[in-house]
Amino acid sequence: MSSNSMESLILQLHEISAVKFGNFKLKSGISSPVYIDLRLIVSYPSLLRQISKTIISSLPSTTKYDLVCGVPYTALPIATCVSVSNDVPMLMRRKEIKDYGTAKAIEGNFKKDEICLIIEDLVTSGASVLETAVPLRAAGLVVTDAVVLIDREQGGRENLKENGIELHAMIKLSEMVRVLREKGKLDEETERVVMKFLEENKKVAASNLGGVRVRVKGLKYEERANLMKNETGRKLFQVMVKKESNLCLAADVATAAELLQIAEKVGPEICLLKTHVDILPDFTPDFGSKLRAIAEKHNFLIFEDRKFADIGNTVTMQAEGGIFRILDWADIINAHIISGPGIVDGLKLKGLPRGRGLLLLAEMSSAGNLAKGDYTAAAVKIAEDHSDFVIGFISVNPASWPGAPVNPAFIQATPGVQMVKGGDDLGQQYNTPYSVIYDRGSDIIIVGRGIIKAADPALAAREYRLQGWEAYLAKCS
Ligand code: 5BU
Repeated sequence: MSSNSMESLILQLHEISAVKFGNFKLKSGISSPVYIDLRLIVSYPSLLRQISKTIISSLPSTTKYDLVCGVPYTALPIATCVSVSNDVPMLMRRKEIKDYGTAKAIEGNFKKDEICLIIEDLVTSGASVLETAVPLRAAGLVVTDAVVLIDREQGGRENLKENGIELHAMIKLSEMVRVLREKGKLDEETERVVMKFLEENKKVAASNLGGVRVRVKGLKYEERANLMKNETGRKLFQVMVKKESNLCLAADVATAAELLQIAEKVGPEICLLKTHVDILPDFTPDFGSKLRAIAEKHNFLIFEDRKFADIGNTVTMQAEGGIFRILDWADIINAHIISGPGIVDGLKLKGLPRGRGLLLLAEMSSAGNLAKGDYTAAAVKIAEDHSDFVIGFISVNPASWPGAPVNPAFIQATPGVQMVKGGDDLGQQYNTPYSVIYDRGSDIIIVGRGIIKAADPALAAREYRLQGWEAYLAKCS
């Protein structure tokens, strides 16, 4: 792109107030001296035409692609114009799909191994480009490049590079500031403040337009393993580090036979496999030893999501006995705290001598659930009082708990995870791996239908593992 056309675009974006300078309170609560909102460009057809033409010319001539796909929603009109004016077919990614893997995540015609160029309006951390790349890749397309109208220069390029995507920016925010200063649209003081802000926020990441979130550096899993009192909890952290995986598979399949099959297939990708043993019609007493053999082979732990809820004396019998004999084979179990701390004492009685660990349900993923506020705080208190046995929590938003971050010895595991935000028809609510680990402060993503209903569960599990791990690394850096 010539510097003249770049300058002209920058001036026009400034003219329509798509880029504003001042003091803006962003969603995260942070004050930013610059605010960008490109949703406005649909009101200026000639500008949109100009953007669509020049965005392609900012790609090196060696960049190859067969198709384009815009990141929903703001980049959709840009991608449409690029498609029409360059005669390149377009794909659309659905942002809300109810059942990832069975419903179509990608609309449009394509062949396996065709190359798809991602088009985005604004990149901060690169998270939303990744959210589009993952379903494209899962559908068999190749994604190697993304092109963006404005790069906020806050780590997106590096994050995408680590995921095999080269970012090409039509305009870098620092260039934009320089041009506007040269053209007399900014005074020297504003330029200084904005450049200082950009410098200081180089590495922060946010998935929302204009959102900037400063993070406290996260402790590494290996450091946290040393803080954990319970040996199974410690082992879980160690497995996560060894396998570079914070993925737990919710193996909610129809039969025990199927469960063992999927455990074998997905085993290499996961740190934890979660069961609901009471849904298996073909359960036999040797189920536990068979699953443990697979767990040993692929080095993952087993978590029976039994959600004990009764008084201490009853749960002791439920965990140890009955048909399922859960304590014989599950490394980790979980419990509601509705009945009070006696439930932990009860489960600990038989569980701790066998080296098992307990997760407390501090929050739930389903709409309208009652586990919040004082209830969540009570779970934290009970966990602190039993930290020899309790290894952490089932949680959804631990970063927002009062007093967060909670004692880093505890593991946070979060259900309700899919590649795209959304839900099912029965109240389940989904967040993305990145948002769960990075924004919400969790440690483990629990994924069920996102993997088991995918055309290729092992491949889907791999994508979830990579996303979860990437978000963890970003949190630590
Ligand atoms: P899904 O297919 O990814 O929606 O499966 C989620 C799994 O996590 C499923 O086994 C639930 O029983 C489990 N779950 C949950 O979804 N939400 C919660 O709050 C808790 C468990 Br606790």
